[in-house]
Amino acid sequence: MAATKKQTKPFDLSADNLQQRIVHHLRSTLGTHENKANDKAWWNATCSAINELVFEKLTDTQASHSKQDTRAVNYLSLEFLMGRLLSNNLHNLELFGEAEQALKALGKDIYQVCEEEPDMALGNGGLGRLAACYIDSLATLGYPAIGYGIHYEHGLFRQEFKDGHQIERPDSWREYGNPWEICRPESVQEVPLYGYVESVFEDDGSMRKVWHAGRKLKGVPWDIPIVGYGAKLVNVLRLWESKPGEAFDWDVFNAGGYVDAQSEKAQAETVSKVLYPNDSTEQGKELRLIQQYFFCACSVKDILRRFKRANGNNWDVFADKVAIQLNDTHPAISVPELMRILIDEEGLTWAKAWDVCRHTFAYTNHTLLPEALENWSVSLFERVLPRHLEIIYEINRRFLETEVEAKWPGDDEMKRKLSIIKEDGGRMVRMAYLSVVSSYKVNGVAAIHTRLVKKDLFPEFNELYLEKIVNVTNGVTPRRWLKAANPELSALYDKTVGTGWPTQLNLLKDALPKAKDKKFQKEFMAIKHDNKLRLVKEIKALTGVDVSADAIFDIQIKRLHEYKRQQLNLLHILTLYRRLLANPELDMVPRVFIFGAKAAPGYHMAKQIIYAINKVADKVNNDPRIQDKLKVVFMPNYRVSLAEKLIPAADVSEQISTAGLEASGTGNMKLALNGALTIGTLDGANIEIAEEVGDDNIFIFGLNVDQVESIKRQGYNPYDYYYGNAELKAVLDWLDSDFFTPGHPGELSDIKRSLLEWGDQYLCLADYQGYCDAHARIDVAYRDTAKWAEMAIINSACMGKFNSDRSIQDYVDTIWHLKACPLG
Ligand code: GP0
Repeated sequence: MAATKKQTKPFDLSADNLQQRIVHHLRSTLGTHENKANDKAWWNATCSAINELVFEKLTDTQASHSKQDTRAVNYLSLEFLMGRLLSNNLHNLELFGEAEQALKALGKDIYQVCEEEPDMALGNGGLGRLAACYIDSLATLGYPAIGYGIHYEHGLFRQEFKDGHQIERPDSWREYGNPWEICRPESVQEVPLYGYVESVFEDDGSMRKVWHAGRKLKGVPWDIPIVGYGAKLVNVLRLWESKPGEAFDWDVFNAGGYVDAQSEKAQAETVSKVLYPNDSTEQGKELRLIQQYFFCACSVKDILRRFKRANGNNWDVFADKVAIQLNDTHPAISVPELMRILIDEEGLTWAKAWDVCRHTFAYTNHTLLPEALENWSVSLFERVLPRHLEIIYEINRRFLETEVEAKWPGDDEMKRKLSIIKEDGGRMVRMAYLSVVSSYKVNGVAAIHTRLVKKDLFPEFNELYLEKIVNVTNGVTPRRWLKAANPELSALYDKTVGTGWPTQLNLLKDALPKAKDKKFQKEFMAIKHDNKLRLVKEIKALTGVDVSADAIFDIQIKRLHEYKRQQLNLLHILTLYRRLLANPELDMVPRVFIFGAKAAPGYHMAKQIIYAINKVADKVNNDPRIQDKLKVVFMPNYRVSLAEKLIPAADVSEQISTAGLEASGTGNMKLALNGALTIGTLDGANIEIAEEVGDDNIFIFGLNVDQVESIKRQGYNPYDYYYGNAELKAVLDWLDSDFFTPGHPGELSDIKRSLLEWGDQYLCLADYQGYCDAHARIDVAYRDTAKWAEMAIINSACMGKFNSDRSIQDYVDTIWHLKACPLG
């Protein structure tokens, strides 16, 4: 048995061999010694040791791809929320056990060594983490793919709490270098900006456009290897760093203008300096537009360079070789950029260039929230990207005069409505319309979301372009979110359903017959309990709060946003607290409410909600009257590596967005996969989760999409609920007192105001009672330990659909049409 397993290993690497390599790197790469190395050095040495294998596979993959030259997908995303890579890469190389043993022989605990790695937090939330799961799945399935993004010097801010308030600190993930990345100076790109467009008339009477840039940036690529599970191949994530275009300006320097030379450099480097921390809201800033263009220009040129190397100027086959996926509209400027290069530099006709684009680009929409839809002011565009604006005008003109005119002849109102340029209230470029018009496929990220994209967001486009809008339900990689994050549960599944589940997640269903089996239930829940015990320690270390692993761990982890309704969770906590104060003997299963969330630094209400939860937590956690029946903890600095500790320990998963507003959710999938039961609305992928696990194994509450629509149409009045529900009124009024902020009444009043005076845009009050009732059902259900275990097992075992490998295969089948090219 051992012998056959060895043969299937991607690398014949024993623990002994690995141990020697680690020591070798410790000494000759890091210049230290076993006797004095700290954990950081051990981490570095371990990374270097496995990189010997990873980089070799990377080179092999690139050679094999340029030889086979089949279509590849270029996944363009302003965000890749990678988290840590060591443990993941070890698992994907199937070397985790060997590394554990090797480090153990050297006196080191692998989990502690892995803790040394800073998270690569080059993303905000779901959208960025989805991109990370997708490139893992692309590599695992052996598809030719490259991820393109920005090499931010600072990723998402580090969050601290001071007196309960969120403080943002810079994140310097690569201050002392990063063992995973390789700089590729041979593939540097130049990026023009500003300036003007000249019309040059040729002798034959034709006209050519020349863009004279006012400034040039340099894009330096850094490659991160992406190891597929089973190491069938290693793809790359290519991240662009901005540098000043011309070499350091010695003339200015020598003339005494040292500061000028420096400021030119600083300005250029600003472009890739920070990730914009806004999530689901658009930030119309010049720097953001330049970031987007910078990374699109570099990526498009890189794509063209590779295409020309293999195919010369055979543009007829371009779309057969290249697919470009736009992760939201953030990379949409790559459309006019490709048009510009094809027309102005390669001399293609408009018709030919447009045909190429229309077979190359596809666009994923991630939200219906109006504030998240990108619109750039025409005047800004004109100043920064004058030639691109001309091209967008021409795309728009042809679109309106041919396509719209043919479908709705003479209908000027329709032309106004569908124009890529919004004319009223300040002229704007609508990036979503540009993306829809230019792409050959557009997709939503969950069934209901796609339905609403068709019905509410792009109804006319859906009529105009039949079959263009399709659904691809999101997924998550089971390698990181089960195998690496929950080793005990993984071992139980290995034993129960065999070891094929990390790629064939549907195999977990084979555990379903054991859902009622007492012994299996005990094992499953003992693992949950172990994970909770580990989290108890983490909570103590990070917040100082003592919690018991016997309580229900009720977890809401996601970005802080009013539509995600952390404030509704808070209203329920206050309700329980009030009941307990009125009756300390109240019979309830002890509950620990755990939050993890960052608020965009400029989002006032989101920060107020964090503050309120922290203040309520202080009070509740230190109130001896309630006998530890209720605890509230807000874990600081929520990020991928913290999610990996929280998710395996969750009993209850909070997915409580206003119906119609959470495009999909992906945390919901990870939590259920690890045996948490969902309390949720009929929104996003919750609906599909309910279909998989069955209505009896999920706690659904609240208004559905149709009800939300009709209540809004009738004119929603939150005061009806306020005056109609004594308990709700009491908890809202509580927020006006100084009970939670002694000596400072009114500090939490904005929450109440937003839910009453300001209209309760997200219908918290309408869903309040249903939410409380669903929680009461959870309290009852948890007491029946066998039944709860059965439900938890069913949830976990039924998550096969939400493997990101399935999502990627859907993209391949309906959008990308790739051929797998695994290594030998
Ligand atoms: C959507 F528009 N999402 C946006 C955005 O700016 N940032 C972001 O993370 C999320 C959605 O909110 C989501 O529902 C979805 O699952 C995810 O994109 C991936 O499609 C939350 O997880």
